[in-house]
Amino acid sequence: MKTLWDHCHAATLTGGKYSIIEDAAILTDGARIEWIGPRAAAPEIGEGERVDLEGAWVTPGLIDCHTHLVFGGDRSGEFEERLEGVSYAEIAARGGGITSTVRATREASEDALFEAAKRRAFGLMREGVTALEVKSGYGLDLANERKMLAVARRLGHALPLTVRATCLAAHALPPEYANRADDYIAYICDEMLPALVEEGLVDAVDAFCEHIAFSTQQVERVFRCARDLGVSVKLHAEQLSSLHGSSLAARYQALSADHLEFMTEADAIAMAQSGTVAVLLPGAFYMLRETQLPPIDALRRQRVPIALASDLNPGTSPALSLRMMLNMGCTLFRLTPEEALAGVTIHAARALGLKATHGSLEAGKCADFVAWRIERPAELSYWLGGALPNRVVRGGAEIDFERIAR
Ligand code: DI6
Ligand code: FE
Repeated sequence: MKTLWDHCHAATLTGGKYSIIEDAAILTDGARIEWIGPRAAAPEIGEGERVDLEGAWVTPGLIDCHTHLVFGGDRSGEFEERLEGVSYAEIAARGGGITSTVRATREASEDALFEAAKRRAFGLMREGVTALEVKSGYGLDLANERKMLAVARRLGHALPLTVRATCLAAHALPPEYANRADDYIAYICDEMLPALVEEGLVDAVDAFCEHIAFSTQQVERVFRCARDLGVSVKLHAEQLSSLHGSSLAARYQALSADHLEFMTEADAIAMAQSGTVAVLLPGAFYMLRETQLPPIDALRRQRVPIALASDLNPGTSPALSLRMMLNMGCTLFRLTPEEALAGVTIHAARALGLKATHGSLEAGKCADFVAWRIERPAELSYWLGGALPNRVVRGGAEIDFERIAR
């Protein structure tokens, strides 16, 4: 069935950058975009439907390419303690931090995790997110990593939302492997990843490369295993120190390297050569009150595609809004609103291995887009949170949020 989404302006993001068509129309055929261009040149639709978008600005559906959306419990108590001066390290040393979320996630049933994750996903969707990534990494054993990834798959089936599932078993050392990090890495490579990939639960493999997590040697073992299994990799790198994980990621043609506050120009050159996306996470930067900015100028100079994401997680980025990240990417990292928009559309699609089908408005791609009642696209980065009036179209059909909330 054909639909002409008429009377709009379009920020298309074609060619990997911000570009616009004023007085535009979009023709969809089922779940695909068949044509987009100036209204005056719109094709005849015959029996098809015409929808008047009343001068709205249309962007591609937003893509949150780095989330830890599935988890048990929350850490608001730790947040209060940190505000009173207790350090993250002290909290971690007495079994708080990531370990407390691991405990809560292991205790939670799959259904309970699903319901909580669905509420968070729904909030993101309302503000225009049509695709997102979900990482595991709070299970840290085969049964519980499987449970998390199964929840990610269920979200994709239950909601009008594209979900990519990333196995982050190498996130932290589970308590039962204390002081045996190499043994845990062997368990990931010999047992967990082969089983989870075989079960079809893994779209990509991620790890946390940091002195408080895993070394570059340990990460490389995980990457080699992923390569042998035919799965793409990505990496949490250079968040707190410079280990050159991003260069390692580039050597393995990673889809993305994420955080990157401490990356160097040499890392940026390596990422540019491999086409690895730099995913910036202003929510974690803000929550941890970091002061070291990611090297935006080096990324621009080397033409590394820059994505922005929520890093939604209970510890370092309890960010329930991707649009808020647009503002924070601009105010904290000095991105332009145009770069920020590219960061949650075309570059985010690439960071998830979806660039052939998602992230821009062009013929042949999925008909996932948002019609915003705004005067200028920069408003998406300008307004600090809040619900901007919009209509969200996924797979060529407008989402009825009242109905799916029931
Ligand atoms: N980096 C982060 O910011 C989160 N994970 C990671 O590898 C933190 C996750 C948490 O504190 O629960
Ligand atoms: Fe993260």
